[in-house]
Amino acid sequence: MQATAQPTSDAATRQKYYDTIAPQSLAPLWEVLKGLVPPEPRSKAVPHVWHYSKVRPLLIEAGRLVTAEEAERRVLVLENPALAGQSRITSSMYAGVQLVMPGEIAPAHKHTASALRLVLESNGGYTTVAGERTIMCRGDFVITPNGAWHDHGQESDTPIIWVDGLDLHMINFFESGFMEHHNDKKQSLVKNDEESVARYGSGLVPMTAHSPFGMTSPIFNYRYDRSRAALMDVVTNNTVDPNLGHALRYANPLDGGWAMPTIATWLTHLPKGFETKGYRATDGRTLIVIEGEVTAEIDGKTFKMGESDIGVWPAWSWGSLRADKDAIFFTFSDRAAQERLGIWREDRR
Ligand code: 1HN
Repeated sequence: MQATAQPTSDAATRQKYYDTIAPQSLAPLWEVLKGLVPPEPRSKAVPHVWHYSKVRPLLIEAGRLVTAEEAERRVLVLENPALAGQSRITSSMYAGVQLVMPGEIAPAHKHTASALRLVLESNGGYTTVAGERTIMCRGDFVITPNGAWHDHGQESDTPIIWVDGLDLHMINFFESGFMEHHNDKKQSLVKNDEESVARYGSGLVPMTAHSPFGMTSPIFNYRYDRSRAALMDVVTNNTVDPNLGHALRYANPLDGGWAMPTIATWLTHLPKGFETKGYRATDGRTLIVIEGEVTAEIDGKTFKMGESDIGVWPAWSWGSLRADKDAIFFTFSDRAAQERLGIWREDRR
């Protein structure tokens, strides 16, 4: 009796067979199976930090090269160094840094991709989403739900700068994306400014509430002053998660889930000297430091991050974070989409 099956053909015979089936649009799974189904996640992205002190002057220079209107969106894309030319900060997420100069309008359009903004600099800049305008302030987390008209502008005399995060690679993967330009540069206002916060932002919702934005939160500006106050209360009154620090996630008030259907967002405080225990998860993360200083150790590499610096922590890479000063940072990732698919996992040391 034979202990093991013997190969039935040599390499040349197999190649001849592959050449025969290729014109029929057929291919042998056994040649590619290991790459298709890796034993554990192997991110193509690498960890990286963009220092705001380097990015800001280059963005301001772009402000002299091209108008917001001509560019449609004047953005420097944050490209993962291992994914150059692909407009990806991780394999699934797009991120960029956007500038609107005084008097400019980034014209109204809508698309299937959902967007978030984390505001770095603004003195009176606004975004209008589905007919409602909100003034953007530093640290605010602003959502553009999928399919909602949106335009941005600045009527006072300083530039506005924010980080954009979009799920557009997920949309393009499904080949399900649409995009449309508005007839007017600025959509007309059909609601009072900040109306959605008044209606949905106090722990009370209408008896028959449906989000005007489907699976996206009806609140589209989670103001930093309120988020920060909530976080600081947690810091005072709760035990800290050794792997995550003090963290609060942004929630949809209608169902308690993530604020966006595809993108998870949360806010973390690490007290000075606190070092998180080793952590990895299947979502690649983008971190934006709002206050303080953080040293990140990811995949054995060390990155120092100060205010407004942006870092990327790839999926399933071990990492830990240490606060060199009391720190608050914002994080976004594709965790919301992964949880909806039932595939998200984490691992703690
Ligand atoms: C977009 O609509 C914005 O509305 C920013 O500010 C960045 C990147 C790709 C596609 C659409 C915006 C974008 C974008």
